[in-house]
Amino acid sequence: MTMTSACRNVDTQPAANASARRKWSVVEAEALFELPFMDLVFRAQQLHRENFDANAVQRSTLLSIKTGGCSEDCSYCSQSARYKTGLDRQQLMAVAEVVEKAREAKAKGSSRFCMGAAWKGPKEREMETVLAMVREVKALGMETCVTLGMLKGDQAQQLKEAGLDYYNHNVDTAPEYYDKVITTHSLADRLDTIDQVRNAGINVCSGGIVGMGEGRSGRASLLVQLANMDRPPESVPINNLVAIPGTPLADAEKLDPFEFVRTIAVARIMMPGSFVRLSAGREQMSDELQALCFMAGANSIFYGNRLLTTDNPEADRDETLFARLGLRPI
Ligand code: SAM
Ligand code: DTB
Ligand code: SF4
Repeated sequence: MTMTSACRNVDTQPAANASARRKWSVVEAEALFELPFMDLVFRAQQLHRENFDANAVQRSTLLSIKTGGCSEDCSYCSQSARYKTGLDRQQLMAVAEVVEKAREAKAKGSSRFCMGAAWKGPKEREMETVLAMVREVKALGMETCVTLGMLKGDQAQQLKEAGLDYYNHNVDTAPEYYDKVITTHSLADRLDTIDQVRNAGINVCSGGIVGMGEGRSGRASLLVQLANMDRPPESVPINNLVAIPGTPLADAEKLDPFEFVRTIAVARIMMPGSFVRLSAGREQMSDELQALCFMAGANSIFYGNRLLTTDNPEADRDETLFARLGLRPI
């Protein structure tokens, strides 16, 4: 097999174990982004096949268990109390209602149930309710995931003991771009929670959003930040910004779809052993674009017609797409 010199010049080989794993520089990540599209997707697909079944895609269902009214100012978010997004606020759901939704998700073929709350972080009383949700969803035989904002004290340990499999906490964007997007908490705060989750023995789900005006070097830097963690996250959601009217990013320029595919491919190359999740923004993507993302190494999606506050493809559309592509759920 022959490769172009551009392709050969970029070292994409994963090291055998985490401690010996190579660290990436932003320049190296940018060089991957700059490869000819076909070379980049080929390298990503090759590493994907070395590490995963390329025809299998994991599916998680999301549920917003507490919606809107959030104290934080994340510029992309429909749920910040600071922006007039017209969102109906909802207080923390009852445990039984959440478990019913999880049961429905399992019946539709979802393997993981992810519960999201619009909090800076959970208070003690709220934690009790969330812990009960985790216990009961786990008892259905599903994997559990929550995203509750920043954790403190022994909250991560409590979640572990309740049976939590994954905690989603995104670094969201490049370190250099962070305070252009969020000012009410810092990236250091986020990293601290990720450390707590890791130390409690919970799988880390952490990724970010692209299409916020960060530029290619911002996207490269976001991925470097994730790939260079002591242990890269087990699950890496790559969200394409869903522009929400009323937020500061309502009119952000849309990312070239091929640049989105490139981001997936670079994530796959830099984190060959992680699940790369094709996350927010799928509703706005054609089936063909999604297929390119799977080809570039995405192997996980959110499944079910709703993300947190915005639409996601109907399960039927995904079933049809999986059948057309010969993809199997994990
Ligand atoms: N409040 C918690 C937090 O911020 O970690 C959990 C919920 S928050 C909505 C979860 C993630 O959703 C964010 O970190 C962000 O990456 C993603 N997200 C939120 N709004 C989005 C949007 N409009 N488009 C794309 N991704 C978005
Ligand atoms: C993640 O990275 N993406 C999901 C999940 N983690 C919680 C959330 C996407 C939210 C998209 C906008 C919305 O529906 O409000
Ligand atoms: Fe709140 Fe999370 Fe939205 Fe930020 S992303 S405003 S912390 S719900």
